Amino acid sequence: IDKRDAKLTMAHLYVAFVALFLGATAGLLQTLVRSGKVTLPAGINYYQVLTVHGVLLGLVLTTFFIIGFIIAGQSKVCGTLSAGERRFGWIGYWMMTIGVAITATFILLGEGSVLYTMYAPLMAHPLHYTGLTLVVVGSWVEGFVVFHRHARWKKENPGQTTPLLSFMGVATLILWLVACLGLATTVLVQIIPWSIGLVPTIDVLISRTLFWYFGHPLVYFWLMPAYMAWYVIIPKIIGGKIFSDSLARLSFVLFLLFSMPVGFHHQLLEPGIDPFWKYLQVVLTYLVVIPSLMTAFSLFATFELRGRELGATGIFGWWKKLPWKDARFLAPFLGMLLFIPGGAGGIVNASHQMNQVVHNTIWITGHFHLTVASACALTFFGITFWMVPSITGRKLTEKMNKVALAQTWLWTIGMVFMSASMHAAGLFGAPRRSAFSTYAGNEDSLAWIPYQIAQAVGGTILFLGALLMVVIFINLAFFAPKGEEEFPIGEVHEKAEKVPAIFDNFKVWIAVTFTLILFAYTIPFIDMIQNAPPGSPGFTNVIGRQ
Ligand code: HAS
Repeated sequence: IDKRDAKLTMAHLYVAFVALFLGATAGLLQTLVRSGKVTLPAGINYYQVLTVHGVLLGLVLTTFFIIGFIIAGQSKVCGTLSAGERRFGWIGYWMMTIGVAITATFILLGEGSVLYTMYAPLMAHPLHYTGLTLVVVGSWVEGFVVFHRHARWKKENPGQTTPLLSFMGVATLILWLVACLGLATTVLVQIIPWSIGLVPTIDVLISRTLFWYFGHPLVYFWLMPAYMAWYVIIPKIIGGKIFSDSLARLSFVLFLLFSMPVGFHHQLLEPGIDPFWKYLQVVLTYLVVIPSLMTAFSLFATFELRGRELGATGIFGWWKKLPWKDARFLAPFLGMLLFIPGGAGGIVNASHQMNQVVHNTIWITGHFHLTVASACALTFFGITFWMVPSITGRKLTEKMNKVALAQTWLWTIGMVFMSASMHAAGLFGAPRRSAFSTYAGNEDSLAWIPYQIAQAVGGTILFLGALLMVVIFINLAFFAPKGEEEFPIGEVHEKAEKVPAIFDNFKVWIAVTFTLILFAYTIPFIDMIQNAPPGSPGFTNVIGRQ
C-alpha cells in the first residue's frame, strides 16, 4: 500500500502495542492478587490496576488496532487515500492519542478507578471522561475518512459491487458510530455535568442502560474486524477462495441490525426494567448469534473446499491439508477454535434464567477472555504477522514465523488455563471485579482458591505470550530483513452467486437499524424517566469521588 497510508496505520499500531504491554502487565498483577498469595505494594489499588487493564486492552488496543487495520485494508482494496482524507486520518489519530494520554494520567493519579464500564455512582475526575470523549470523537473523524474513501470508490466505479473488505470496514465503523451515541449521551449529558458538580445526582439506571446500548455493539466492533480477516484474508492464506461474498455481507448487515437492541442482556438482573422488554432483547440476542453461526458455516466450507482441491477425502480429510506451520493461519485458527466455547458461553449468559447463575461471577470474565482476548486478539496477532512486514517493506522470515507459532501457542495455552478455571470458579459463585479472594477465610471462598491459582498460572503464561508478541512486533516493524510480504486478499469462489444490490446499500440498513433501536428502547426509556422518584436513585453521591 501507499507509504503514507502505511505510516498512518503504523502510528495506530505503535499505540496499540504499547497498550498491549502495559495492559498485560496489569493483567498479570490482577491474577496474582486474586490467587490470594500476593498483595500489591502500598499505594497501588486493585481497582486502579483493573481499570488500566480494561481500558488499555478493551478500549485502546482494540480501537487503535482496528482502525489501523481498516485503513490499511481499504488502501489496499480501494486504492490510496486522498491527501485530504489522510489529513483527517491524522487529525483523528492525534485526538485519540491525546485523549488516551489524558485518561491514562488520571487513572495513574488514582482519580479514574471506575473500570472500563465507568458505572455511576462510581465517579472519576471530569478530565478522565473528557479524555475518553476525545478518543471517541477522534475515532469518529477516522470513521468518516473510511466512509469517504468507500463512497469515492463507488463514485469512481459506478454500478460495480464495492470491494468486500471496504464494505466490511464501513459496516464496522457505522456500527461503532451508532453505538457511541449511547456512550456520548450518558457521558456528556449525565456523567460530566455530575462529576463537575453542576448537578447533584445522576440517574444510575438510565446511565447504565445508555452504557449497555453502547457496550454490546462494542463487542461486535471488536469481533467484526476479526471476521474481516476470517472471511477475506484466511481463504487467501490457505490458498483457497472466499466461499460467498453475499453471505459475508449478509452476516455484517445482521450484526449492524441486531447488535444494538440487545443491551438489556447485560442488565437482566437489574431492577427498573420491565421483564417484557428484557425478554424481547433476549430474543434479539439469539438473533445476533445467527451471523456467527453463518460465519462458522462459511469457514468450514472454505476449509473443506480447499482441502478437497488438494485431494482430501472423507468428512474431515481437509483438516490435514491446512497450513498448520504458517503462523498467519494458526493464530486466527486457534482464535476460531476458542470462539466455539466462548460463543457457547455467550448463549448461556443470554438465557434469562441461566444468567442468574453466572451474572457478576468470574464466569463472565472467562467468557470475554475466550471471545475478545482469544478470538479477536489471536486474529489481530495473526494479522500483525503479515501486515506489519507487508506495509513496511519487510519480510516475515522462517525464523520469525517459528517465534510467532510459539507465541500463538503460549497465548492459547495460557488462555485455556485461565478461562477454563474462571468458568469453573464462576459456577461456584466466585465474584468478578473483586480484590477479595479469601473473604477473611470464609469456607466457600477458600474453595475458589485452587481455581484462582490456576488462573494465575494461566495469566503468567499469557503474560509471556504478550511480551513475546511485543518483541515480534518490534522486530517486524524495525529489524526484519527488507523484502516483500504478501497483503493477502482472497478472491470470491467462481461458483458463488452474484451480490444482490441491496447488500451494497447502507442507507436501507441504517434505517432498519434505527427502527429496531427505537422499538427496543423507546418504551423502556419512557418507563425509566416516568417512574424515577424525585432525586432518585438516592445513593448518588454516597460514593462520590474521594
Ligand atoms: Fe458476550 C458479556 C452474550 C459474544 C464480549 N461479553 C460480555 C462481556 C464482554 C463480552 C466483554 O447475554 C462482559 C461485559 C462486562 O464487562 O460486563 N456474548 C453473548 C452472546 C454472544 C457473545 C450471545 N461477547 C461476545 C463477543 C465478545 C463478547 C464476540 C467480544 C468480542 N455476553 C453475553 C451476555 C453477557 C456478555 C449475555 C452479559 C453477562 C452478564 O450477566 O453480565 C454471541 O455473539 C456469541 C455467538 C458465537 C458463536 C460461536 C461461533 C463460532 C465461530 C468459530 C468457528 C470455528 C471454526 C474452527 C470454523 C455461536 C464463528 C473449526 C475448527 C474445529 C476443529 C471445530
